[in-house]
Amino acid sequence: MKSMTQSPLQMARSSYQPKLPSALKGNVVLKEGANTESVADQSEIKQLFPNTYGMPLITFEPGDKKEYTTVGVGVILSGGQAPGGHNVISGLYDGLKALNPNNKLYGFLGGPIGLVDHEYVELDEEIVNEYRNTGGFDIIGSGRTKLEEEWQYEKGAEICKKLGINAIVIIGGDDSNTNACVLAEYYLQKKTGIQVIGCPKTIDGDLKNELIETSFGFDTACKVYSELIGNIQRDANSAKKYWHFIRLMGRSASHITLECALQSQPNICIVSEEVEAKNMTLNDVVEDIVKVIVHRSTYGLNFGTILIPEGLIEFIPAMKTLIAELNELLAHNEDFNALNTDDEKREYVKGLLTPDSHQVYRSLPKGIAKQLTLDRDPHGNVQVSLIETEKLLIEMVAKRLAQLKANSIYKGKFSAINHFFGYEGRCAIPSNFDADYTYSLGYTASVLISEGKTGYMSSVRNLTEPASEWIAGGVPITMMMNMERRHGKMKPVIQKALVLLDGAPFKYFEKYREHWADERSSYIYPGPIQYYGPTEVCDQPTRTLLLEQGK
Ligand code: FBP
Repeated sequence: MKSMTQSPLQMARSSYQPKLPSALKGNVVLKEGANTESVADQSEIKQLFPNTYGMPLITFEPGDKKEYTTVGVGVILSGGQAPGGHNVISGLYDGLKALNPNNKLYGFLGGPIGLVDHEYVELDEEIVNEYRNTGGFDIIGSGRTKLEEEWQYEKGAEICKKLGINAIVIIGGDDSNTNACVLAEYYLQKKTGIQVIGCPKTIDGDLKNELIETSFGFDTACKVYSELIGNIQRDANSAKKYWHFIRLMGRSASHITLECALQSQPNICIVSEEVEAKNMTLNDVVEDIVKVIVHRSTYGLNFGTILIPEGLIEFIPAMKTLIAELNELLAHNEDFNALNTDDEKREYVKGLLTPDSHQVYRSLPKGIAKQLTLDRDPHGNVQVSLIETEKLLIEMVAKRLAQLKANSIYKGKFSAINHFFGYEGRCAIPSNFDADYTYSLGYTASVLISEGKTGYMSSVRNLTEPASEWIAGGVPITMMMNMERRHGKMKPVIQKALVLLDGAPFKYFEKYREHWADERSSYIYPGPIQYYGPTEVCDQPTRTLLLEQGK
C-alpha cells in the first residue's frame, strides 16, 4: 500500500476558495477618510514620524478598471505562529497577480532576519498552492528579530534594490507592526522608494482597535483550546476526581482565556485585567479559587476546571513592580549574565531589589523566581509562556486547603492536574473565519501596495457579517501608537489592547460566572472546528467579536 502524504482533510482544504469582501472581487477604487491622530502622546509620535503621521483612513470600494505598474514585493512572517499566515501570503500573491501578472513576490526567510541577512525565496504558483489554507508559518519560517537599527534598514534596502522590491509586507503582532511603522518612516525619509505595509497577526488577540477588529489566528487558536477544555470538562464530569488548572497562552492580555471561558463555561476563570483593577494579591486569587473548591466539595463535587491567563503574574501589583525592577536590572546586564549558577543569580538579584520587591522575590518558590529572571524576548518582554503559574497556584491552593482541613472547614479531597495550552493551537488548520479573513488581509495589502501606500496596516472589518459585506482598506499604523518604557527607555509602540472590564465580553462573563462556579456547573463541550457543513456551525466568529459588536 502507498503511504499517505496528506490527510483527506488536508487535501480537501487545499482546494478551499476563501471568501473575499465584495469590494475586492472586481476593480477597486480607494476612498480616503479623515486625517488621523495617534491614540496618545500625539506630539511625541508626530515628531518621531513626521512623514507618516496623520495619514487618512482608507477604504476600498468597487471602481473602474485601472492599469497598475509592475511591483516587486517582499513578505516577512514575524513572531509567534498564528493560524492563517499562509493565507495572508496566498491572498497577497493572488492579489498581486490579479492587479498585474508581472508582479513578483519574494518571501524573506526565518522572520525579519531574512531581510537583513538577504535570505529569501521567490514565491511562485507551485509553492503558494502547496500552502493554501494550511496552518503554520513554515512556507518561509518566522522569527523574533527586532528591526531597530539603521544598519538593518540599510541592509534591507540593499536587497530590495537588488531584487527590484518596492514594498515589504510585515505580518506580525504589535511589536512587529511597530517595527513596520519605524521602517516605513525611515524608507520615506531616505527616499528609498520602498513601501511598508503591516498585517495584524497574533493568537493573543491584543492587536485590535475600532478599525482592526481582531488579529488573525485568535479565532482558530481559541476554538482549538476550547475544544480541549470541553473534552477535559467532560472527563472531569465523568471521573469526578480532579481539579484541572489550565493555563492559556496570550501574553499580558487575557483575551484567549476569556474567549475560551465564553465558549466552554468553566467553573473558574481568572482575568488578569480584573486582578489588577481590584489590586488583588496572589493570596486573594488563591482565596477566590479555594472558596469555589470548598463550596463544590460540600455537594460532593471534588472536581472542576480553572482557566488561568499566562500573563497573570504580571498583573498582580506587587509582582508587576518586581518584574519592572527585574526588567531594568537585567537589561544588558553583563555581570548577571556572567554568573553561572541559579543560586548566584538569585543572590545577585536580591541584593539589588527594593525592600518590598526583595520580600516578594524571596517568598516565591525557587522555580518561579528563576523563571522570572530568564532572558527577555528581543522586544524586552518577560517570556510569560515559561512561567508555570498553574503549578504555583496548585501549590498555594493545596496548602490553603490543608489548613482549612485541619480546622475541619474543608472536608473534600483535592487532586489537581496542570495543563498549559499554547503551542497546540498556534498552527492548527485555520478555521473558515481565519482562512477567509487572512486571505482578505493579504489581498488588501496587494491593493495598498499597488496604490503606492506606505505606513498602513491592512484592515478588514465588519467581521460579524458575511464575508461579502466585510469592509477592506488601510489604517495608518501611527494611529495606534503611544510612548511606553521598553528596555529602560521611552519608545513609540503600538498600544496593546487588554481586556476591557466594561466591555461586553467581560460583562457577559461577570454576569454568569457565579452560576458556572457553583454545584450546577454549566459546562459547554464545543467540539472540534468544523470546516464543512452549516454556516452556523462552520463560519461563526469568536464570542468576543460577536459580543463586542452587540450580537
Ligand atoms: P506573538 O505575540 O508574536 O503573536 O506570539 C504569541 C505567543 O504565542 C504568546 O501567546 C506567547 O507568550 C509567545 O508567543 C510564546 O513565544 P515563543 O513562540 O517564542 O515560545
